Amino acid sequence: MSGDHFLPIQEDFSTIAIHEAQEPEQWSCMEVVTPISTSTTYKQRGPADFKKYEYSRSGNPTREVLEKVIAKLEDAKYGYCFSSGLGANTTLLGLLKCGDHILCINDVYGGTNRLFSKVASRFGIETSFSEIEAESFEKNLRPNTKMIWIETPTNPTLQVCDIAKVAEISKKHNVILVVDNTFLTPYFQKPLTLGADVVVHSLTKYMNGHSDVVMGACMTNNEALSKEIKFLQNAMGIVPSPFDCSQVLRSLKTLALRMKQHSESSLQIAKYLESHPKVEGVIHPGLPNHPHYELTKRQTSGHSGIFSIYIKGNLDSSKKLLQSLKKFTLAESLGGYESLAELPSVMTHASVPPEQREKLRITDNLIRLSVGLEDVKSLISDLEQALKAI
Ligand code: P1T
Repeated sequence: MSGDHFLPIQEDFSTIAIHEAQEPEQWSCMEVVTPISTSTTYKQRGPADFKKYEYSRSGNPTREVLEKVIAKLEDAKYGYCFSSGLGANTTLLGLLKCGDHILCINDVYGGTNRLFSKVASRFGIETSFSEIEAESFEKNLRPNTKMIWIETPTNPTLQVCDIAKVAEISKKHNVILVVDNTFLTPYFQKPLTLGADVVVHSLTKYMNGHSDVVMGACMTNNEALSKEIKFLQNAMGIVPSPFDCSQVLRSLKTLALRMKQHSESSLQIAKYLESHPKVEGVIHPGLPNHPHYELTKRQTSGHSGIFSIYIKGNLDSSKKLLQSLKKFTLAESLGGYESLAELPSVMTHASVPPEQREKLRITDNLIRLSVGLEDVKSLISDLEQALKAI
């Protein structure tokens, strides 16, 4: 055991989120808040002779500020935004070609699984799935593997993958390692510092945190990859609107405060549920009984507001519980200020083939909670009354 210490929280995280690339002097009216630049096109002095921007898909001042901030928060040199998390994933598929193979962690967001298995496959890009242990990645590499894709903690069973170990393997075999950092954000985890080549995010979740923007991003320190991603961002065109970029820029300013509260509240609620007679098990990486607790402490600064529970019961019990909740809203998504609850087997992970779901224990009594920023006591009473109802 390595004691009860997680990695330290970055001291200047909020200062970066609030000030990075946001000097008022860069704007004509010295705006303190980054202006929303809505123009889709920019006047040229002569043909192909333009100041900085040419067309808003290729570059936009509001988006560029956001890209600089998210890059800096991930300790990356380069950052790019897309119109959704899956849009970021789709763009990264553009790094591959027909005949290439992706080795993906087996417990991955259902939409990512569907994108790889049902869409990339149409273009001749194969995907196979690996167990969470680093050794399993090495064992399952193929001669044509070009990308390893992991999510950690995983969605929805909250398993934790050893990023540094997988990075060692990916480097040895010259394979691009992509880590989806949506669940923790750079406030709690920095995959690039652990050896990942690219980090992807659904900014829709904690990074925006107000459930009013769908957006994605990827960040890297690799110059060659960065050039390719920038090219693909423009060539594939999956870009966000300047208005949405402004919303996310605003939200990032409170990311640290929000993550701290999500973390404290989720741990408190997880501890309460652990001893509830109607709960069979709680999967929360911040609890000492989590199978990857030691690894969690080694590679993160804490855990966010998302965790899952197995209730004692079946599909009907899960439905009853979810329909009885009053403060937790029954809805997909996570990471917002409001608490959400969902049933992955029929909602977020319904597109995962049933045999794969069974193997991963994404069963009808597995409920995923996203603990928001409401008062913890009211959330606990809500769970208490809903559990009574089953
Ligand atoms: O929804 P979108 O912004 O396209 O992001 C996709 C995505 C990518 N990665 C992870 C880890 C995710 O959880 C998601 C989206 N997830 C949900 C909508 C959900 O409820 O799990």
